[in-house]
Parts: sequence; structure tokens; C-alpha cells
Amino acid sequence: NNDRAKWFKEAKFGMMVHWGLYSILGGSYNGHTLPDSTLKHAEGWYAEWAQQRLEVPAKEYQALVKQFNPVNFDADQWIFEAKNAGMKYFVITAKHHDGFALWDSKVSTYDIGSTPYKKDILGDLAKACKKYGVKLGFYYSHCEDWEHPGGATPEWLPRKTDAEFEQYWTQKCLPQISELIHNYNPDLFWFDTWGDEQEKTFISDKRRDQLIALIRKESPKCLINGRISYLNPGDDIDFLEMMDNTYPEKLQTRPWQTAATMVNSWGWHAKDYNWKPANQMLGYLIGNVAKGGNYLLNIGPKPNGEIPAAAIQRLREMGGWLTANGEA
Ligand code: FUL
Repeated sequence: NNDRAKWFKEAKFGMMVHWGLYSILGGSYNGHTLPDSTLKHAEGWYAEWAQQRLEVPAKEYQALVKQFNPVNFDADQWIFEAKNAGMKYFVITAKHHDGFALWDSKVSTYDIGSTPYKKDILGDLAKACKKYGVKLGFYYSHCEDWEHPGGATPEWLPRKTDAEFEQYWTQKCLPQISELIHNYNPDLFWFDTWGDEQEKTFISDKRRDQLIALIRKESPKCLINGRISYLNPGDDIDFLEMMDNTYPEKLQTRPWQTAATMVNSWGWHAKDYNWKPANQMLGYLIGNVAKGGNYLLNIGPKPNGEIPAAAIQRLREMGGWLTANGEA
């Protein structure tokens, strides 16, 4: 649907945020810091995968809800920085693979309502987005869910049956998508699959279409990305998703974007020092835009709610360049 995605095609530059319980660990646990070649599953060393990569027992990981207290979180400041950087949309992890909901969910107690913080983070962000004219999107991990007994797991863990996954799908995934739409009226959903074996059966064409139908029914304006089903996105998605600073090999007829992050991890990693320089990221942005695509640039805020200074610096450098060149 061309009209629905019009703003997206014009937007060119957006902010992504990975923020959740993993931010508390900051890439380290029990004397190990990612990447750590002595660990069994360290190869994908993203900090937001800490529960699995650092083998944190589920109970212990889930107990982090009692520590999530981002007292310095300031929704207005986050969106102000995004706006000033020339970004036109904002996509935050409403729920990442760990299964923790960054809003007060009625169908799960593994959520912001169980933290000492309790406040409506997504509501405050939605308000700030409105104020600054920035579109709002949610990342939602619809296949992996490491908390629900039926949610999908990484390939080295015991796999769930289709009947178990169906329980997760109907008890948690679909109702939470409805909640997000009704509570916050988002402009976009960023779903996440990457071609893993179990997606072939869990995210069947039938389930993919069921999820798309639910969103279309409840919010005709809401965009859906191609990674709702990496292997078979179908025809009813709104835009394609490239990964990690890659360009599409051929010119795309559909709207597309690349999601990329400023360091290596997406979630906060206290020892991930390999920050890409602003001019390198400007190069990616310009390259994408020249080929008709968008650039969705990720930052991982700290557990106290602050955006790392190195990220702020880069956002301001990029915004400064865009302003000087009449692009922001
Ligand atoms: C991947 C995820 O596994 C990463 O943790 C991150 O969210 C990235 C944007 O997508 O598939």
C-alpha cells in the first residue's frame, strides 16, 4: 500500500533503541564479558543476548525486573536528540527476545509493572514523538520469547513443539500486539526473524498472515517490516529490511531500510568501545538514501535511562552535518 508507507519513504533517517533487562548486565555476567571465546555460545556476542550467551539461569535473569529502575529516563530528551539528529521516526524494543514487556501488559507480569519504576515509558515516548513530529515504532520479538514456556529458543536449546508455540502465540504474542496498538497507536512494527530453522514452522504463512490481518484490522495506518517472516515475507508487508550496513544487491521496488548500530551490540554494553565515527555512519546514511532506502540507527541506553555520551556526540555530529547541508 503506497499511501500508508509514504511518510516512511520520505523519512530516510530513524532512531532505533534496544533497552530492557539486559541493559542492566551491560554485556557482563559472573566474571564473563562478551565476547568471551571460553563460552560455548559466544559467537553472536550481542549484549541483548546476554541471558543466553552468558548462560544466566532464567530465574536469575528474570529477577532483574526488581532492579530495572531508570530514574534518569527522560522521554522528551531522547526524542529531542532524535529530532535534532534529523531523524523522522523512532523504533524501540517493546519486547526483545528475553520476553520482557517494556509496558504494563495485561497478559504478562514479566513487564514494566513489576519493576520498581512502574512508569509508562512507552506512553511518555509516544507523547514526546507527537510533540516533535516523530513517528513511533515498536520492535516486537514475535518468534523468540525466552520467558513464555511456548516461545521459540536459540538453536542450541531444546526446541518447543508447534502446540506449545501456539499457546505462546495466542496467549502472549497476539494479545500484546493488540495492547501496543490500543495503548500507543504506533506507526510501525519491526518484527524480527532471521531465517532460523524453527521459524519455518513457527512463523508459517498462516501465522504470518494472521498477525498481519490483526494489525491491518486494528490499525490501518501501521507499517509492517519484511522480517515478520525472513524466509517468506509475502506480498502484504510495507517495507523490506536489510541488516548491518548492507545495501540491497539490486535496486528495490519496495521501500526498504537498513537497521544498524553504533557499536557492535544493540543493547547497552559497557565494554563495547568500538564506536563507529559519525562520518562513517553518515556515509551509510547517504549511501542508503542514494539507493532509495532509509537508515535506522540504533543506540543502547544505559539501565538508568541515560543515552551514552558517545552516542549523543555522534547524533549531534550527524545532525550538524545534515543541518549544514540543508537536509534536516
Ligand atoms: C537481531 C536480534 O537477534 C538482535 O538482538 C537485534 O535485535 C537485531 C536488530 O536483530 O535479529
